[in-house]
Order: sequence, then structure tokens, then C-alpha cells
Amino acid sequence: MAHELPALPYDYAALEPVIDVQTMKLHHDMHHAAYVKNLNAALEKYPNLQSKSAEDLIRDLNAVPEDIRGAVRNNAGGHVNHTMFWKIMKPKGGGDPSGAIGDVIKKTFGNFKDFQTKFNDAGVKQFGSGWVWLAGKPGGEVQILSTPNQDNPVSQGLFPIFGNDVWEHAYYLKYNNRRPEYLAAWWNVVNWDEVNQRLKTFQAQHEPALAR
Ligand code: MN3
Repeated sequence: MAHELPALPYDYAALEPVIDVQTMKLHHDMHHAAYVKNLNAALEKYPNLQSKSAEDLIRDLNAVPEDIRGAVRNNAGGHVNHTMFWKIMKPKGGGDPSGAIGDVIKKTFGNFKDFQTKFNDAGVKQFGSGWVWLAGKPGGEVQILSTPNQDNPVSQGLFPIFGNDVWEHAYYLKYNNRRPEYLAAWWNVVNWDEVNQRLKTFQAQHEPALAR
């Protein structure tokens, strides 16, 4: 079963003015589509890997044959990252984080503002292309980190609760080189309901008692 490009859960203009139509079209229809196409191409001569989910592939990259490991790292990573990215955004999103994610942020970072400042700062400081994340640690705590290229925290044994894309293709048409402005505006489209779903999955794996 070949990997497939998921449809956007809203139309291209839905995240205006934070993310412009043209950026959405290019980002989803060209960039994400290319990761899917390149992933399928890389797996062509390894039928036994074709039934693995993209997430399972990047969870254990050492299990991937060396001749396609780089391609899988970049393209399964790109596929997993963007599949999450479309879902954790929504029109009229943003606001203060509700529910369990609000509690986790408060407990770990003191308040939402300080968390945003640290998250945005990590995104600004990621040199070149990459992502900034809130990720769950094996012990159940959370941390902010950035990763280069399409690397996903899952390859480091962490759980990606949510992340923002800081590749120039995510913001350059509208924000040009002003990455901090994009990072600041992005909070207005965050889908906290979806983030809470992901947090729940993480907590069910790592803190069974709290998830009940
Ligand atoms: Mn991208």
C-alpha cells in the first residue's frame, strides 16, 4: 500500500491572513506531495517496508537499509511532520491553550506567554530549515526542542505533541525573511483540540494513570 498525500482538512484560504493561499497551495500540493512521492520511490525495492507506517519507519531509522536511510529520514519525516501540521491548525484557532495542554504548559513553563517566548526563540534559532516542537519525554515530562530538516522527535525517542514548520517554504512568500513575525502570528491558527488529542495519546503511553 503506497503512502498517500492526505487532503487538507480545510480550504487553501482558511488560514488567511496568518497563512496565505499561495503558501498553502505550494506547501501542501507541491512540498508535502513531493515527500510522499519520494518516500514511495525510496521504498520501491523494499516491499517488506511498504506496509510500515511512515512514523514507524522514522521511529527506528537503523532498521531501514542504509542505501535508502537518508531518503526515508527526509521524506517519511516530511510526510509525518506535514500530516501533523495541517491537523494542528484550524481557521479561528489560537487563543489560550485549553484543557490538559494548558495545564501541562503552566506546570512546565509557568505560563503560556513564557512558553510561547521560549518556543518562538527556539524556532528563530534553528539555523536553516527545520521544525520547533513541544515533545513528550519518556518520563512523561515535556520539552521544547528544534530539529533540522525534516527530522522528527520520534527518532530521538520523544513524542511530538505539536510543532511548527520553520522552513522558508512555510512563510517566505508572505513574511519574507521575518521568521519571528511568522512564529508570532502562527499561534492564531493553532488547533488546541487536536493538540490535546495528541497529548492524550502521549499521556496514555507514558502516564497511564493521568490519562484516565
Ligand atoms: Mn513544510
